[in-house]
Amino acid sequence: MSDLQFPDGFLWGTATASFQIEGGRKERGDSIWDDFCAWPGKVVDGDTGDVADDHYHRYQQDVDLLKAFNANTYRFSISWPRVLPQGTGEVNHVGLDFYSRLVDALLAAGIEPFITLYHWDLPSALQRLGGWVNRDTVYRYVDYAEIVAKKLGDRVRYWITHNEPWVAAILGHHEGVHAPGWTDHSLALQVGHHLLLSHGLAMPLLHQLTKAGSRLGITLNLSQVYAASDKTEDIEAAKRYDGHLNRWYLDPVLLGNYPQDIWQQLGWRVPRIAPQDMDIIGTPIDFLGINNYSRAVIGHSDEGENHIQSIRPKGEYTAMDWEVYPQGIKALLVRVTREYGAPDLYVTENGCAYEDTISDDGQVHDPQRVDFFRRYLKACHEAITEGVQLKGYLAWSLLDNFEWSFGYSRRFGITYVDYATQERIPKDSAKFLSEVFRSNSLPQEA
Ligand code: IFM
Repeated sequence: MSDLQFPDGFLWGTATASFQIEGGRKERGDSIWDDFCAWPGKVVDGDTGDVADDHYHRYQQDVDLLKAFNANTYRFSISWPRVLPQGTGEVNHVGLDFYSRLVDALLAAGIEPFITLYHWDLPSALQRLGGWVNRDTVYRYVDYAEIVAKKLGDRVRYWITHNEPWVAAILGHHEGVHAPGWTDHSLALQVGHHLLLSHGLAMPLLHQLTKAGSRLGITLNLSQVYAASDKTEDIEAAKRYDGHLNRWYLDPVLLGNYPQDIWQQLGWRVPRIAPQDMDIIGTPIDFLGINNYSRAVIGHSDEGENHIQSIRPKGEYTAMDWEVYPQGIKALLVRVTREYGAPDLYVTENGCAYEDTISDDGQVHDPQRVDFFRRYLKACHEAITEGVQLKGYLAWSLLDNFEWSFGYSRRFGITYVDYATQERIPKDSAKFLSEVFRSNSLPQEA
């Protein structure tokens, strides 16, 4: 069987986020995730981001890894409290220079930097003023984006305004399992609206301050939703779930409005919207980033707010208890393309956690992860064959890291990190992906 070739110019790399890998806590301001970690019982084993992978001090070693993996891009996020310890006002130039040095190191290694401006580490000082519930945070974000773009825009072409607004809004403000740990659905929806508004407001500014030919977008966490059966009530439940998880973010960004069916269902909980907000949110983007890990299977329930229940089908599951379902990423990419007018797409995250250990030979053998990547990449290739404008794929993650409320108990890296020594050991999956990245193709088993 011949190898599956990806399009010329395809971007291949890995993704990370500041709080999850950097450490260097003393060299930055506090974020809501520092506060959340200090809240007893919220993070497994009381883990914190104080040291993490110590990437702040070891970034050159990590860039060397990326180069050894033949990556031609690397997605990382900027820590807002490292740049502006109080969220606004005085800039920490040492912190900003760190990102400038990282960008230079990447470029010197032939790796295109792919920046995320916000991956959930809001400065604590802004949270004390209400955080993302307060509309003023939108304008503080735009100021912050301007500072970063002025510093790095001469060298960085790829910019993501926000990572996974659904997670920041709903897990952080409705379900209370992410920072800042609130449990109010209505406020969560207001947060979501403000995140999207800040995305739209930053777009023209980023275009103005970044190099010619720059590409700007936002990353959404999306999952293809399947009805538990062909009963009408299950199909309707799946449609509602899809509306809350996927369309509530896709429609504003790509069509400039919230989905009306979900708006009606939400009743009094809907966000307050000022005139012009939807036009701003709908400002055209150059690409949509998609983070995908699994699918959702949904049935009707007689109970609960939305009369929805998640079904756990028989199948393969990762250490996160997420189903391995490669067909889901293909269906999702095709669906977004068909329903939203074929925007350029990047898979900005895809990967899996397993219980990796160091073997007697000193290596980390992770056959399940290799199999996961092989099957998801095959599904991505099939989507391209069906006309999806997929321009790149970024594996989550370069390194094992701080997995939010799970602390360090879940390993998503293609590189194993020994947290006691900070030794990095590329796993077999890193070797597998290095060959995919080098050849721009996916080997087919005979
Ligand atoms: O670790 C996270 C990342 O920060 C955002 N997307 C999902 C990953 C795995 O849970």
